Amino acid sequence: MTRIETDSPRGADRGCDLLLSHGYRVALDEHEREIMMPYPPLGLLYLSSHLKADGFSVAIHDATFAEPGDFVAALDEQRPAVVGLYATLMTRGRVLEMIAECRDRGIWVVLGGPEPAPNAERYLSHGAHVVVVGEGERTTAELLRHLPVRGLDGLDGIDGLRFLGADGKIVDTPPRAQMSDLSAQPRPDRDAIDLERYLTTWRDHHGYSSISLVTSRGCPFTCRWCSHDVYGRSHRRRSVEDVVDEVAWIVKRYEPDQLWFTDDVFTLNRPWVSDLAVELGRRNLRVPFECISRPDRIDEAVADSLAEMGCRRLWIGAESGSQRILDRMGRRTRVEDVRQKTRMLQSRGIEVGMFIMLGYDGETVDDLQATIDHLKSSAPDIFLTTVAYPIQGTEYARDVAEKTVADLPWAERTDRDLRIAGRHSRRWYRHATRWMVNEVNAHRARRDGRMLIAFRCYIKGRAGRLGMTLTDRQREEDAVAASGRGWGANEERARRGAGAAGELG
Ligand code: B12
Ligand code: SF4
Repeated sequence: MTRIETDSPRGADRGCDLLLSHGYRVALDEHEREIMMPYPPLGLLYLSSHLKADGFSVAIHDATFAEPGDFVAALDEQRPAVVGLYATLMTRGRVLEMIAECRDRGIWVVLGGPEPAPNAERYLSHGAHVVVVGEGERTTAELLRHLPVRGLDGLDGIDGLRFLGADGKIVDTPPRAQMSDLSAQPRPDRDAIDLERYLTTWRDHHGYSSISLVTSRGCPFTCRWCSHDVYGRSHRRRSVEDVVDEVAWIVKRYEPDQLWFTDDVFTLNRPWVSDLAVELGRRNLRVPFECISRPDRIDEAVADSLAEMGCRRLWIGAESGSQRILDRMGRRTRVEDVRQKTRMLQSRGIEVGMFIMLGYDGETVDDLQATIDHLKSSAPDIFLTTVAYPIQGTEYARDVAEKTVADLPWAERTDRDLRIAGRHSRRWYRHATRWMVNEVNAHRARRDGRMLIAFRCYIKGRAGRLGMTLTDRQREEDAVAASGRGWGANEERARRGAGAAGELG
């Protein structure tokens, strides 16, 4: 393995070329601790294997199950020339602390993932040296050759970066061309982390284990609230053979009870899905799995292939039962199509999970009622609710920018803490969620002849509806002083827990 011999901020004391880490810690968040469905950060694992194949010495500090102090210990043990941190909107606070811990030790700090690019100026002014925009493998390789030798000088010659120029103004270099052949990439470096810990956590909490893998990069669709900062609207897919090889390797190495394909839209390419089913069948691989897709990318043939491959549950971003709201979201799906495809999948023994979003711009109580009706008639096996929040860099964030209120400094909040002036209060949405979940569960229990449960859900649903009436005049921006931080862990737990099929909200 070649090592880059240069003057780093640490000079001769330097250990590895790169230490990769992230700010996510499962034990930090009460809700996460309760649902305990951890998956490792695949992006970092891809970076690690690519860079190792390129000759760099790379270590990963996987923060998921670690204590915050463990990162500093890893820095002192590994003595990296460069630290690369993956950040999402939820990990901002922790990543800022990690940046400071690196800077204290004179280490170069590079950021990547969906959150840093649209917030680059702020991360850079909080101490990060460089933000990588988009796909990270090749850009990071160039940075590892450059930073320890030339520092910030001449960074404008590297594509796919945002950094602060000598005048303190942000510099954007040209976009990095995406890798054309994803199948040529080495598999994610799962051996660099303690993957067994993920599996045992799954088994302890759910009685089965699950491993994630990804077969494509990017989504060409146009949902206005969805972050496209990493892959834009492109879409590239690995070859069927490459994916099946990885499935076979995972099964042999880890023996998981199920897989999770983390693709944005797993069935985007219908012939590919059919080929995948054939190849998995030919190699006698039938592992239960979950994935996400859209109704317009499912037809009879796709549903047959999914069933043949062992799909246990398919998640659909149903979002709303109001066509008007779906259109405002730029979803490009039809309410009726969601219903039809749900039946199509369920008739083949595949469970359907739905993501529902409340509180999108312009939504009324009639739209919420339409969503309740939609959930009753579609009858998904499970649905999860969330209240819309403006992820920075998205069209939705731009749409509501003038109404967006931040009551905490940037470094102390996440995008989920932002408030939309004029929208109903958070308390109102808690009542609305309670109404929705219990109306649907009452309907389901009546249908199944569980009349006592139906009655209890009915009462809770009416209580939620009454709560909406009583808090109707409250607006989101009014409650700032009263409630402090935004959507806290407890609120999220209540919504998610209540959303599960058969549970009572
Ligand atoms: C799987 C997934 C999850 C999983 C597991 C997360 C995990 N540990 O992997 C679960 C279900 C837990 C999850 C939860 C959430 N998620 Co999520 N998730 C995803 C999803 C669908 C796939 C991630 C993935 O595996 N990508 C494949 C890899 C290969 O791509 P990548 O991670 O982007 O990595 C590349 C680059 O980013 C870059 N890179 C990555 N790291 C680094 C580091 C350095 C130093 C550099 C230079 C480059 C670099 O190079 C990599 C390879 O090219 C993404 C969407 C997506 N397409 O990425 C959303 C996504 C990351 N999630 C998102 C959100 C909003 C959430 C939630 C907040 C949702 C919610 N309401 O609860 C929670 C937050 C959880 C938390 N507490 O942090 C947003 C984040 C938006 C943002 N700006 O931060 C995304 C982008 C979805 C979207 N399009 O809006 N999520
Ligand atoms: S929500 Fe799903 S379908 Fe819509 S743009 Fe995002 S990844 Fe694509």
